[in-house]
Amino acid sequence: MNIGIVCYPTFGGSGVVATELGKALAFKGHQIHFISYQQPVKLDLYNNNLFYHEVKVSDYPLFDYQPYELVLTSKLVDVVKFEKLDLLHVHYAIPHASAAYMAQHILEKEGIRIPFITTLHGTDITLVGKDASFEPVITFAINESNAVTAVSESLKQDTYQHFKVTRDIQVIPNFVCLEHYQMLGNVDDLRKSFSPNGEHVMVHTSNFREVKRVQDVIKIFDIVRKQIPTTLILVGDGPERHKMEELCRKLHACDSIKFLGKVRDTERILAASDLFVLPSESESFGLAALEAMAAKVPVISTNTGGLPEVNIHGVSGYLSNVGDVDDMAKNALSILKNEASLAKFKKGAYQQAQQFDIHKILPMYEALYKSLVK
Ligand code: GMT
Repeated sequence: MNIGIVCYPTFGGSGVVATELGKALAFKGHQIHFISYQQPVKLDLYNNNLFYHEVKVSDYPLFDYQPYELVLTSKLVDVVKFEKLDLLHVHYAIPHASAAYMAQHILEKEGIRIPFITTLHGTDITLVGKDASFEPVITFAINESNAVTAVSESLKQDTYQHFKVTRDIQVIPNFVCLEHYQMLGNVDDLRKSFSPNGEHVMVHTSNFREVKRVQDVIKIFDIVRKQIPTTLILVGDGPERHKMEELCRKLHACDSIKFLGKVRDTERILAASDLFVLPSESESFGLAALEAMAAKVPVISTNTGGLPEVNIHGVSGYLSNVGDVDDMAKNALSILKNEASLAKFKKGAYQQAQQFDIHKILPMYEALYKSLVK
């Protein structure tokens, strides 16, 4: 099949899922055309079935706000026609779903049929999308998509709750490629650099936005390190970073905390760690938690949104109420308290990650594509 994938190119989970999906489909022989305003961070074009089409954003001085949705629409029309695409798959509803709808109708006038699938990822529904400034357009574009998927049951229910959506939404969960994690090789040197004196290694990766409650990561760590020698590795960057740095200083914890900044391949860092912490306010799925579990790292997380579908309480880690740092620290300590407990949770985390292996999830997308392409 000849498939166009529209996504954000940045480090966010939706862009990563879209990119990994496209790469896996290309490996299976489909021709995959990525359409975005920048080459997605995880996209390399070594496979001959992978293509990238850049949306050129106008810099005409009249516009205080550049009309990205319009240039994206024009690019979709162009790529569908020139590359003879069979299908568009847009990740993150805003503004990709309405751009795809418009492109579909422009092409219809020229006698070209192009179905489109919208995959809902999270904040497009739970934070940004339900805002009154977006809601009617998002409702319309979801209802008019030829198929809609959500990355968790929780996100599907949130969509029905916040939007006047009447159509079916299929849950296709996010995935990881476990083979990739099995091929990471030895991470002893990295582990040694994180933990020169044999400390436990706690890790968090995110875009450091408010919704991630990153200061709770540091608060949890501060309780844990007072009982068990531990270091904290923080991967990512974002608007909350300054507040995090301030908190590290206030708690006199800077010597035990390392900020690594944005990292393209987090797998080796995860594999060199003992415990992943995700205290988010809201999380439609929690891809970062699944990636940790794929690297055999148990997860301490909140019980919000889709997290209970990913992290199983008492098996792959523990769930707590949002903001309950004492409970999350207590759970962290109970996992780290001895080798046997850590080993049990590592095993549980990996077994749970197997439910989301790409080989189980990819066929769901392929079946959906086939049902739409006549
Ligand atoms: O978590 C983010 O801030 C990024 C965001 C995105 O859309 O790129 O992530 C959302 O999509 C991910 C992939 O489907 C999910 O794993 C995340 O849970 C979801 N984030 C939120 O719901 C806050």
